[in-house]
Amino acid sequence: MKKPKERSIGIIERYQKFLPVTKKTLECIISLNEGNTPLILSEALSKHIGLNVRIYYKFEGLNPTGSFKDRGMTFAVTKAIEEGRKAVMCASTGNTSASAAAYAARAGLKCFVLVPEGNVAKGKLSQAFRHGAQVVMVKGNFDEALELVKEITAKYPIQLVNSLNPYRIEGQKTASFEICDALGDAPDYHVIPVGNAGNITAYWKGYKEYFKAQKSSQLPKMLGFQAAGAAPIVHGHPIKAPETVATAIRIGNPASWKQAEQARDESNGLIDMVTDDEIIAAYRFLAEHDGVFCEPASAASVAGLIKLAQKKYFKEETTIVCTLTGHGLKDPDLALSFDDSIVSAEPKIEEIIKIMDMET
Ligand code: AN7
Repeated sequence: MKKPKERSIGIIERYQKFLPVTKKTLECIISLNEGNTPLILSEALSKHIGLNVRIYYKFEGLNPTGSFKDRGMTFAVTKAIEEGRKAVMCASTGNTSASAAAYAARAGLKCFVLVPEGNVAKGKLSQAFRHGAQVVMVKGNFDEALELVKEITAKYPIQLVNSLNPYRIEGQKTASFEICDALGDAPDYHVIPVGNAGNITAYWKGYKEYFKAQKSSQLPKMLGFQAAGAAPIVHGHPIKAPETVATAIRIGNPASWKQAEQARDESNGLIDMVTDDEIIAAYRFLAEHDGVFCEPASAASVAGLIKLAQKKYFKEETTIVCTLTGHGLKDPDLALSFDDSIVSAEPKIEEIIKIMDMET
């Protein structure tokens, strides 16, 4: 038998040639085997939109803490260790805090997180608590929490691990590499939800770097989607009181605003918005017809794809990749908020058969 690797292999080791790593970085990697997520071919969605296109879901909900944040967090936390930091801090709509808490726990770092009180999905909060982070519920929104984190980390020796930290973007760009490696080239279109706008920035950086290294022969059009109640980039001004069912992207003043516009413009893409109804319809369609359970913010990308398909935006015989940023289990309250008929029964076969409506 081959001797097993003594370390977890994640995105830093796999893509070290494309990352700003030193010898020391490689010696202090904090990894949970993030990355290497599946690219799932959609069967139902292309039929549903009636187009001859290939649609793939890059299912980032299958990362160790259930979202794409792990790609950036492995690198941000590894660098914090490399630089001798003792603590990390972030503001979060939930997933960043879950990921920061997990990687900090593994690294033996203190972790502080500020989250908007009452607007974080239960799964994400459970993670932050169980991984031992100091969680503070801020009576305000994400944007206000991020401002506080910026001020605090500028004053105290605590590493900021929001996507303003360049290592977060560096780590997250590896998703583009994986897509190109899996498809043998870059897709024609890449659809992605936009909140704080770090991820669209990261994907575009990754695609450009792979193209430059001749690992791909083309660049995709970047198609970003915000929630209609939290669409500052679409409207061209910050939104003071963002509101959406997709709490992960309930953000009114994205940190990487300019970079997201750059990704849109350089790629000849677009940034548009989708309503909560469209998000929920896409969320349910994916779960009920493609067997893929993502969180509502992730479904914003699919809702956007459907919206563009209805406008005949896509060319036939093209390849579209849609990032599903987080797992559906993150938000159990929403998942169970629909009018499904809930049936209970005595543990008797006759009763169950009757409910199943089978002939006896
Ligand atoms: C599932 O956790 O901002 O545009 O604090 O959790 O890179 O911000 C989460 C964002 C999309 C938007 N989908 O990505 C946070 C946070 C999910 C997310 C986004 C987030 P960015």
